[in-house]
Amino acid sequence: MRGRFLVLEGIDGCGKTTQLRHLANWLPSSGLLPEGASLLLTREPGGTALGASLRTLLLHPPGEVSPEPLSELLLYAADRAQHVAQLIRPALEQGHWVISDRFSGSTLAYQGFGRQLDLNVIEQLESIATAGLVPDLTVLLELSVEESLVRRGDRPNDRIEAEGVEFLSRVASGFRSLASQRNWLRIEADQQMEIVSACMERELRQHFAGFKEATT
Ligand code: T5A
Repeated sequence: MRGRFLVLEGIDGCGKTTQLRHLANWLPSSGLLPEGASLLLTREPGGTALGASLRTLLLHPPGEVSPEPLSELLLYAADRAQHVAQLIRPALEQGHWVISDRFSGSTLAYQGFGRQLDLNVIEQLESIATAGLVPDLTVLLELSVEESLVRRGDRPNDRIEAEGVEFLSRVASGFRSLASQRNWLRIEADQQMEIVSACMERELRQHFAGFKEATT
């Protein structure tokens, strides 16, 4: 039986990494994973060795020479194609569960709504890079742009974070549209970490309630 693929999405600093760590602790003891299934945590960009090099090119390019928007789009797609083929699909086929910090929704939000590249082109690339793999559940952690900036504090910005408030506002609004169109789960991220984690647990239980029974 194929495993399950979960994705966490949202603007920078919305708490994806924090919640991913929480799920890494909670899911194995939740009773949701079928016998013998393990949990693989990964991220984009940078979930594979090739992806790690692409991540550096994308977020901290040498000499800080920014790629053109189209090159940026293609680099994210290359990272995803490698990620799906090398890591995600094989793990799912072995029955394992995979949680990724960002996936194709981020390209639509950042390169589509943020950079305003053609959404149809991005969707075509999405289906090429993912070879049709669609997450079983995508969770949008919703945070205001103002709170995102507060949370990031004095930490140095990467190249995408340095795009500024207007760019990030377009991305945030893009994420909201995608969540409605694609039926993503939305969780208010501007709450205490423990409350966000409790919401995640409740929603995952509800979403995957019948899965374990179906596999036994
Ligand atoms: N990108 C990515 C694209 O443009 N296109 C694409 O296709 C893809 C895949 C990735 C960048 O690339 C862009 C988007 C990104 O800009 P990244 O380093 O992976 O770069 O960036 P992020 O995913 O944004 O990682 P961050 O670490 O910035 O954000 P997280 O993981 O969402 O947030 P987290 O958990 O690290 O939390 C941030 C801070 O907030 C605190 C944490 O302790 C931490 O200090 N925090 C909370 N504080 C109060 N209340 C809570 N509930 C909190 N939860 C966390």
